[in-house]
Amino acid sequence: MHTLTLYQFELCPFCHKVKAAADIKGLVYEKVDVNPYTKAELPELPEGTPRKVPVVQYDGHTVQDSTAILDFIEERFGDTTPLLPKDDRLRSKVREIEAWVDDDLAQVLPTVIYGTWGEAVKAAQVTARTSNFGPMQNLMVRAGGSLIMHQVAKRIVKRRGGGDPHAMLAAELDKLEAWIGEDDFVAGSEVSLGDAAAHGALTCIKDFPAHAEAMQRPRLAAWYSRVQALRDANRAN
Ligand SMILES: N[C@@H](CCC(=O)N[C@@H](CS)C(=O)NCC(=O)O)C(=O)O
Repeated sequence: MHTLTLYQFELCPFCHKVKAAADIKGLVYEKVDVNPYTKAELPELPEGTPRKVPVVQYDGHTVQDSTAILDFIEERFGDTTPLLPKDDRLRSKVREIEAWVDDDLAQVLPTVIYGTWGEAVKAAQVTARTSNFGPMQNLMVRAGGSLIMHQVAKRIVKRRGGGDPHAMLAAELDKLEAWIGEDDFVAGSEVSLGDAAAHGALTCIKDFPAHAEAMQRPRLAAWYSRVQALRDANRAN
């Protein structure tokens, strides 16, 4: 089997979606950390398309956007732990959950990892540690990164109508818990794209207090451990 190449930022929830799906399906992937300022490591992308991560290269194909990447992976490796349910109702539920991860969960997460100064400084340290920076840029990210990230978080909070970021996250997690219900996974007894997307996005904040807060919810914590166990068992990397 060929190796997928994943161009990523370590604190990007969309990149974590891809890693979760690849782990569950047992795919080998190689990470390339992209410098968020220059993005110099990105491969050539079609004119006019956003220079954003994640980008995946596989077997001569370059795919952008986490949702398109998960679909590409599913098309190529549909047989190994299929992630799209055959049942129409479940399939649309899974699609709805993936869209919620992109449009809501992944939008709220930066507000809890950069929302306070302490959080923003920590996030800047993680970015500096995991990005392809030279010594000078590394220093700049540590110093200036917190400021920028904090501003980004404030803008998202404003755009979403204001309020406490942790309360915003709690409201989103209520939705996820309702989707899980009494089941093992979001679409019942089988793991799906919805689990990969939501688990991946939450893994992005695993080193931050908001993750521990989320894990105070017994049903959510049990689901998270279940998906984590599957990732650990199937992971090829
Ligand atoms: N819809 C895209 C969103 C990707 C995205 O927003 N990536 C962010 C990092 S989390 C990015 O690359 N931002 C860089 C930029 O906007 O310049 C996906 O699902 O992949």
